[in-house]
Amino acid sequence: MIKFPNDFIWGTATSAYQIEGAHDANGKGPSIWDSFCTIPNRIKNNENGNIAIDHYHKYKEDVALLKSQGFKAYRFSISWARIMPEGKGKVNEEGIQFYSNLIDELLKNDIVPWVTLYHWDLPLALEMENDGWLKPDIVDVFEEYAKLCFERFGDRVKNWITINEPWVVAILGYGQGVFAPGRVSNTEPYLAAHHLILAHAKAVKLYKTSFKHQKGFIGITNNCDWREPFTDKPADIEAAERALLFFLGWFADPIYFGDYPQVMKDRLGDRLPKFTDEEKELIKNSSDFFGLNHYTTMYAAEDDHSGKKSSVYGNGGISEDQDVILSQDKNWPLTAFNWAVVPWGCYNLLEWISKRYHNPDIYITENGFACNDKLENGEVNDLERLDYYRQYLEACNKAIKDGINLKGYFAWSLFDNFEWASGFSVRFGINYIDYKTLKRIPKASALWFKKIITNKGW
Ligand code: PNW
Repeated sequence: MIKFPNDFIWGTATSAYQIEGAHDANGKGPSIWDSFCTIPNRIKNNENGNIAIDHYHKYKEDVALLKSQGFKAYRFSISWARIMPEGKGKVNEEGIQFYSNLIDELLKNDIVPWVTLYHWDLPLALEMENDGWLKPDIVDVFEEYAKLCFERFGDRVKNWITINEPWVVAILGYGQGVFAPGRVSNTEPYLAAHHLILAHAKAVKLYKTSFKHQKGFIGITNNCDWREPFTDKPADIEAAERALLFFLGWFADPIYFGDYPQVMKDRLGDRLPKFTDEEKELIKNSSDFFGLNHYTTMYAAEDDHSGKKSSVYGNGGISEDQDVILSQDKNWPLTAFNWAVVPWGCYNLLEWISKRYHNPDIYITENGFACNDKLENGEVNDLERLDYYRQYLEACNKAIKDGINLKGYFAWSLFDNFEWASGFSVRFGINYIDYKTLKRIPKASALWFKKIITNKGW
């Protein structure tokens, strides 16, 4: 029997650009994703989030669905450009009203909102005028935006996530150029990351001082795969550790210890920006919880420069900085994204985090399975996804039994949605979207969640 603690938080997650649509409605400004999607061949089938699943107009129906499926918490993000069309200065009251209504609707249905401030849709004006995350001014601009959110929503929102997956922003946005703003570089990711970390920390400081009376929690969400040593040779064991430090330690070490991992400093030299002593103090202990998005696992082996190449997507186009070769086991089942299903990797990562960062409260803020679901006789029997969730939740359950402070879990995603560069071709939802009618159809996995949330396990 698998039983979860009574106070375990069961949630599901989405993000603004992936579901809202209404891309230019009621005063919203454009974001870098609106703009990125207009560049030919950046997105599968040249799709975009202009309409997405029209959550902007269907939010009441969507909250009712959440409620009917038993979820107690819902993680969504605010579109910065919807409430501040130019990223700073002018406030768009109609945008504020939308999120205010959504929050009220959730609370009315006893669903706790978990709000992400930044899930990648930077106001385009900040990209054009300020070079996005590359210039230090963004830190104060983000603080101004965060302040507006705390002021307008903080009376009702008590769980804040500053930034979703800074690794993705830095590596996929500024390193490989596959996500907005589409830049390719081996230095810019480190610069963007530096400002992302500082922006997070400054927003937290503001919350902890000026908004203390709101009595909420605030943290950051990082993503990380597990890296399993390819062999038990010391060089491979070290390579796997190094890969984790370049992936997660890059962001979590500053937040828990005040500075980047030594191995990054040693290998990157001047390409890695430095924090001042004052900044180190600001950043250290700037997260009330450890937000983790986790999907998959890869082997890591030492790159001995004999010409071997990673057999899976690289570790960021800057893999030469790590000297790590990544691969997958041919026995691991693959999702439609070619992400391998390896539940014990989830356990190992939770254990690694727990040890390195001294047993923090951990929330898995995303975990999920991509496939090409088919609607048959009005039903979607996504048994593979259901199995993925069952196995990963089993790994989570074991972690809790072993003393790891895992406090909650959010399934990615509540709906099929705009999957970034993959457009609508890949489905992550526990609810199916018929893209012709935008009808929401619960998949077998959603019905399963309802059951296990009620029973606190299975
Ligand atoms: C996350 N990687 O993205 C995001 O937070 C979601 O918006 C997204 O829909 C979901 O995972 C599924 O992709 C990631 O390459 C994108 O390692 C890429 C990676 C990881 C997470």
